[in-house]
Amino acid sequence: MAKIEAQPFAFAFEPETTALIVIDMQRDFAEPGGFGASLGNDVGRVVAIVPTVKRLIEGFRAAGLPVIHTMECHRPDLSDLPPAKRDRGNPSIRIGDVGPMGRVLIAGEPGTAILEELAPLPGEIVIEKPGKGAFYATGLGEDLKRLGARQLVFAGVTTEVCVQTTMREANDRGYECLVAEDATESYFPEFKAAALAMIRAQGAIVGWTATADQVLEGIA
Ligand code: C5J
Repeated sequence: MAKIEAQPFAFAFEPETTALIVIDMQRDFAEPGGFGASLGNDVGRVVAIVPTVKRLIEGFRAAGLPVIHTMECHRPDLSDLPPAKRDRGNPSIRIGDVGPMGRVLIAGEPGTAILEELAPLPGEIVIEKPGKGAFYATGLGEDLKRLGARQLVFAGVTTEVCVQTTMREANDRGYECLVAEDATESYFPEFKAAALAMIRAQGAIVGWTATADQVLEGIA
């Protein structure tokens, strides 16, 4: 078994059964005028991790390991958007409304796209997910089975919402999970810190945390 130096203790993995999942690094969460900004959030926090996420993606590609991207988005007819989600909060524009980057969080719209710097390569798996967790109502479980994945490394946003939810879903499905601390971000620093602490508490109850450099050293 190979190892990544991690908290609360070293993360053991087999390179051939390890994949990177990059959660929701979309324009709508990172750019002014997008959904994240419409909720009053400082999107600069998300922009700041882009170079680190990019290094991690490039490290996995260089090691020949799978990179999977997710996008939070809905069908144009909103049939996969429950009113409970659409009506939540007090954003200046709601999911499905027309904003400066097209319809907010709708598949195929400019604002829904993954940031250009982190764009998937042809052949990489892109999961369009209507929920917070990437397993809900998607083919991710089947894709991971097909790849023979057993260990998952996570990056992306936001730490306490879609990243943590997906890690918990993965944990219940038997995957060993690690999140790269400096390749994930929240609009709220205290929520990020709390989410990372929760993940690695009680002997890695949800999973492990490590820096992107520690992950890259481990997979090199
Ligand atoms: C949110 C996400 N926070 N990707 N989405 O609505 O975490």
